[in-house]
Amino acid sequence: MTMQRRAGLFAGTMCLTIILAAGCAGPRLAGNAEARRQHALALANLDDANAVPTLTALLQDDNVLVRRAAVHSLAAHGQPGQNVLHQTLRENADGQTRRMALQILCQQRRPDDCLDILETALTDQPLPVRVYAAALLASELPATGRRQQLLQKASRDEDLAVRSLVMRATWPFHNDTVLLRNRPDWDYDVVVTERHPLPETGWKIAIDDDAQGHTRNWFKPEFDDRSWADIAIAKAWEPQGINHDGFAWYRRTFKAPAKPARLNAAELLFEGVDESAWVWLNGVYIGDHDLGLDGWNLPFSLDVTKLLKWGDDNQLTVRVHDSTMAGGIWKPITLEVLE
Ligand SMILES: [Ca+2]
Repeated sequence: MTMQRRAGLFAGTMCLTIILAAGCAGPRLAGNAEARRQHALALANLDDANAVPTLTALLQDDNVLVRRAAVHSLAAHGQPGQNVLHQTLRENADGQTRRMALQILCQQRRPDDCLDILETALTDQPLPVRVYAAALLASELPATGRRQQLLQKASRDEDLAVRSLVMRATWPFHNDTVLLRNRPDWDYDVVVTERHPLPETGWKIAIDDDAQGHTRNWFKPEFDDRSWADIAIAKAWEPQGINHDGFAWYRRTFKAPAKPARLNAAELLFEGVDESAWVWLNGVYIGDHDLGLDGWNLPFSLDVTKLLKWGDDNQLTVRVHDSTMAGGIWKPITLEVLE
């Protein structure tokens, strides 16, 4: 470090000490915040006993960019800086500052140590911290048993944002089948030649409060759903005695018609599921309809050409999520034969 820079930093430290001693009272100009931010950044390189206390004081700054700079600079100050960051993660009044402390603490650690920090972060912490911890768990860390445990913990978080983040990242089912009418190589009109409505009664339903039904094999044809409640489709679940917002699963086995002499595709048309749906036929995931609140009244089709057993029993499972008001498979489902 040059003498000139040292002198500049010293002057900055003095100015800041005066500002802090004055209690940071009164409104500040944006320029002042920028000066404090620059000062916090410069303290990363200053080997001085006052650097950590000054940065610790800057963690209470009312400007988020100043607090962020202080967090980053503390990380450069070895164990004393780390100790302050751990304390910040536990105690800082501002959720964003805690989140930044978590971010930088995890960046500097081996994955196992980071998991220790994340476990703390997922418990009794403000929402920004839990969201960041869940995102980090879901995306960047090696897939170990411990990580899976923590993901399970996050999947039961009281806040939907945390649960959804983990669920999207860990959702193990995918289907890329393109509907006939959307296939770029299909240059013909698509005509529905047969319609076979599925039975509206005789369905089974179970509430999935922890959103773990798929890990309990609720989509498998051989799953025993006899203990589930009876329900009908083509009407919401509330009028049928289920006052529920959240996940619930429908199951039914239906008999498919004989195979048509000619067909190019077969699809299940869902005329309305309030509000999101994930669907399996004969234990195979065939796709979803997940547009959030906007999806409740929009029909959608899923291809079953290769999976449907013509003239035989077929097991259909629909996982439904409803976030507000009425919910469920509130309109009919129809098997359509396309030519
Ligand atoms: Ca709804």
